[in-house]
Amino acid sequence: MSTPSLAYVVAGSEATGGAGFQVDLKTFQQLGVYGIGTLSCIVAFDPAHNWGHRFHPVPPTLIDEQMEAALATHPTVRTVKVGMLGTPDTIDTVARGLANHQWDNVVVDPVLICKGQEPGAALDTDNALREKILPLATVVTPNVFESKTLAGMDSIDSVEDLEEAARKIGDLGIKYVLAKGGVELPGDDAVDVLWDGEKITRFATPKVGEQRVSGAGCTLAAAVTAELAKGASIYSAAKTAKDLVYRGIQNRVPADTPFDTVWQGA
Ligand code: PXL
Repeated sequence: MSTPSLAYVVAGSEATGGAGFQVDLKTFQQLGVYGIGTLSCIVAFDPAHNWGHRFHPVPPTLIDEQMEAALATHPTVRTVKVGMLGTPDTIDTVARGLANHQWDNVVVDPVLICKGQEPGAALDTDNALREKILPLATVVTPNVFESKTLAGMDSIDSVEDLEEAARKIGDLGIKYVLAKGGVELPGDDAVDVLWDGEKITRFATPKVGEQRVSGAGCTLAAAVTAELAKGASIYSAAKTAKDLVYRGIQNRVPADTPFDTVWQGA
């Protein structure tokens, strides 16, 4: 047995196991990577109110303490995934914590809004993410909605539109943009596009039904993170991640929430 590669995640807990931190650590483990983690917020869906998001940010001092513990224990970790942060304060704290460490790969899943948050708060959060977290990113993994927002486009209706968005997001100064089309764009395939500043690479798998599943985006970004931690290229990491998500959706776990959930162990 050799020592595993390390990957760190800063993300929110989603208690059902279908998204966020829980998905990130399961995905790391599945790909043979040792997971290290800091919680930025806690989301507890409300079964009595249409599974609305009850959202609780972790206080900044507690985020600081977790980051201090994690990075002092594993000073050699060079790869991090940033998931949902949730408020301008948590974003500020995480940005400062990340800036104190040396990274080779910073994968940012730009979770912009979470149902249940005030739109005003969401706009603040959106701006803080752009200003403080995106400049640290080496890879960003927006879904269609996040791509539209970050690229400042009115609509994304095709894979070509998604590619245009990826280029525009790259122009913000991010090395790699992996934009996720999912089942939302027309066509028989779920297509993700990778923009590396020079060329687009498409990653396509057949759509597995037309229903969305929970956790596909989190799993994809976490799998990219794990593969980069092992030293894979971004192209190989994106391919491995896409295949893992495809298998995980084919073998989805039924759930009483509105969406079934990805099985990372498939
Ligand atoms: O899928 C986005 C997401 C990420 N992180 C947390 C979440 C969600 C969606 O519910 O709760 C913690």
